[in-house]
Amino acid sequence: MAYLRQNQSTLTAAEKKRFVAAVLALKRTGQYDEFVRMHIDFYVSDGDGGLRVAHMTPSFLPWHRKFLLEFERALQRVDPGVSVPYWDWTVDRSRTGSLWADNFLGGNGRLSDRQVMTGPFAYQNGDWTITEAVSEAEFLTRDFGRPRDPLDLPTPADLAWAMKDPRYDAEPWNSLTDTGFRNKLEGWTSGRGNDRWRNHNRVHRWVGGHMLGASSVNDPVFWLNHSFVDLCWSRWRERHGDAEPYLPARHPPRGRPQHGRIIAAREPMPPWDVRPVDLLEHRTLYRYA
Ligand code: CU1
Ligand code: CU1
Repeated sequence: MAYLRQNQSTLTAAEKKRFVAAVLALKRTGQYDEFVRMHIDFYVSDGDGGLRVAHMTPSFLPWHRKFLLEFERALQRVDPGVSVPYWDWTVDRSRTGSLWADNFLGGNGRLSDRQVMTGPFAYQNGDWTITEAVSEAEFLTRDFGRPRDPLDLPTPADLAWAMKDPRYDAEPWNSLTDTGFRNKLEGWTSGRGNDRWRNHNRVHRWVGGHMLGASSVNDPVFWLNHSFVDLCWSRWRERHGDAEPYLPARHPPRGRPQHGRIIAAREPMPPWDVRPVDLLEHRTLYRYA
């Protein structure tokens, strides 16, 4: 039977406790940091050479779907009743909402060094030391809304703009792609200032601190953001049932700039060797409540 992924705002105190306990258990055994490391290792951008499988690329959505499933399986080996909740950031926009309470993800970073001081993932509470990162801080950092250069969470209109695009993705299949659902949801734009980041990317920017870079998995809110991104992909498919569910269908030919750099629908994605087409149907595994 398929299990449910729930809206984080509807979780009971007991459900939050079980989710947090399972996350902390994976941290203790080192498995959590293996997920952080994998995400860092797959952080390849347009400007780098080689295959881009996780970001700035058509397989952004299936790669993160599989990444979440692997994490969820690890959680469920600790506690079979746990799944990854989602954060609908078009609705739950408060900096002091229940998402950031002491019994769930903890709050914002403090002013001096952005260090998270409350909740289960605060360094000072002893269970959450950062080991896999691109900076040296051992403590988790956040900087809600980037006060020095303020930006807001994505709005319902921002998300609607992505959801209404009937095409999955388009040339040049990277962060410069300005049509297609994938990049409108992933959120790279050529805009300036506050317009530069949309949807998924904007959420990473808004939380700030560790969420900004390759080691964003260090902040457990990473999973709740990506659970919602995955929900949006699922709803997009329901809404555009006649559209090609994944593009490109075929690999760009030799000589084209994206040859060897992206994943076509029936090509295996490292590190799991699963194909995007194999990840389109999730409802036998999990559903969204
Ligand atoms: Cu990612
Ligand atoms: Cu992300």
